[in-house]
Amino acid sequence: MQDFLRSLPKAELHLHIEGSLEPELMFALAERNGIKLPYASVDEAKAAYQFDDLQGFLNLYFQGMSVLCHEQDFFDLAMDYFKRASTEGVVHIDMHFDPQAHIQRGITLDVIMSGLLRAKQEAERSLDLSVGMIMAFLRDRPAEEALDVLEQAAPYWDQLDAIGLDSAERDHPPAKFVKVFNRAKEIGLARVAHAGEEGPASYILEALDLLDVCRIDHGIRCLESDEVVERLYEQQTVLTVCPLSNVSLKVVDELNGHPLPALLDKGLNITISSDDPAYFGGGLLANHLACEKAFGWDEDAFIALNRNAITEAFVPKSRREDLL
Ligand code: ES4
Ligand code: ZN
Repeated sequence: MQDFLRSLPKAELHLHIEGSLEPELMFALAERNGIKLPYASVDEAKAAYQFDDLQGFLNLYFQGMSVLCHEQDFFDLAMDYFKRASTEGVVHIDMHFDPQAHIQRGITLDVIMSGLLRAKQEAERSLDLSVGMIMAFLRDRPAEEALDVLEQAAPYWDQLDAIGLDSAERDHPPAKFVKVFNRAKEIGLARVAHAGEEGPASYILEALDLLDVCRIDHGIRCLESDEVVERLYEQQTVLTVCPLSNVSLKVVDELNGHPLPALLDKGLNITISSDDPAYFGGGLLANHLACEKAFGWDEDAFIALNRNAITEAFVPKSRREDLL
């Protein structure tokens, strides 16, 4: 099964590129940029990756990305993950990135975009791995700031596939970002949002109704509302479920009790992703292997999930036909 899962062409629709920063690269970039880390060693960093909740993780996530300063750093970050993913049989990644987290530290949007877009091109050329670009906004920061970044990104609009909404969910409902998402729609960008990870099922409805998203990232708390499950079923809205992430952030107690089988039983449009692989115990292959162990899914189940993912991903049509 391990060989089958590795060789199965896989797509992930929910990956934060800053969350793919392995401690080894974090230390190398810290040294290159003269930045002091709060860890003495790679092992000490890894040992710190024990989280009580989403906020506990976000604190280390923002800390870790402080080593990213130059265009080359963003390129190295992304290529490091793309190469690893490619050896795991990943053929497409829709990549979230968090410009506000870098702009806040004095890094320009041009530095971020040039590094990431160069890595996307290189992956498409040398790894036969396609990459979708999702510019995500931090929901715990002001909506006006997000709108400003979206306008600043005008030179890059035609290279973006979508905008997203991430970071601390509780008390930051989708409604806060209506203006930003309306503007993205006007520009012609697709829209996705994290909802129903730590936040309530009602945030999923809000994201559908007010932000007109085509995809819900996580969404697992939909099971707390029959109305929300019904909506997701009727529209067949994609959910990007991240099993190892949910265990790491204690959204669920253990993988054996994860609602994935229940979500599939309801006929929902499910895909599997890794979210922040450097922090949550592995990439897309590790997430597949963990699901096989916990749920005993057979080969056909994984084939179906990845056909779904490839169908729904931000992939050019001609490539989609090749991949399916
Ligand atoms: C995230 Cl797991 C998760 N949830 C919300 N925002 C995020 N940003 C990076 N990882
Ligand atoms: Zn996420």
